[in-house]
Amino acid sequence: MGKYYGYGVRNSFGLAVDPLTGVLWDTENGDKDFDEINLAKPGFNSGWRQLMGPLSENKISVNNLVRFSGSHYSDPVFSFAPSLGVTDIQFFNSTKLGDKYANNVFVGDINHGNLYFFMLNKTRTGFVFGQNERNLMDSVANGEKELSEVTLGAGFAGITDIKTGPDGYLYILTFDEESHGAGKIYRISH
Ligand SMILES: [Ca+2]
Ligand SMILES: [Ca+2]
Repeated sequence: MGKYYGYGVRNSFGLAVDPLTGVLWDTENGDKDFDEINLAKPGFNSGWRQLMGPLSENKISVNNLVRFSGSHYSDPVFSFAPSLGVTDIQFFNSTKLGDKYANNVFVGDINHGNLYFFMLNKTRTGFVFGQNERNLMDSVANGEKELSEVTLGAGFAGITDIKTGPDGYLYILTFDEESHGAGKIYRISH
């Protein structure tokens, strides 16, 4: 691997470091069928352009991938089907919105203008879902109904950036193509 940190990454518009583990995560835009949220450890092979989304949803085995010595393929932590243009990912590094949100994950998209929220598992390597969210336990949001279960906010023009502000609240930057690219900054408070 030498100078390469990772490869097989497609159209990534989001990078974030988990403040509790120091591990890098990314988001990736698929060509059509899947967008991804990934844990990107050193030597990460995300699998493009052999596949997007998990191996189980593609008729392909890990042996079909380009494999450099010292690399490892990992399935996405979570995928969106179909592709909807995921953008930024942010670990909300604040307790200002309550313990539920502290150090958990926000992700935005550009096509729907949705803000997604995920709670991390104890090892901070995946997401946890409730008893009434069994159709998310395959780690894929398949279609509108499952997408709505991970959607916390909607109606943004298109989210391009998410940050924890110096005041401890969540900030969202949007891009509005119909307003000639005029952006807005939103602050999410109580
Ligand atoms: Ca991938
Ligand atoms: Ca599913």
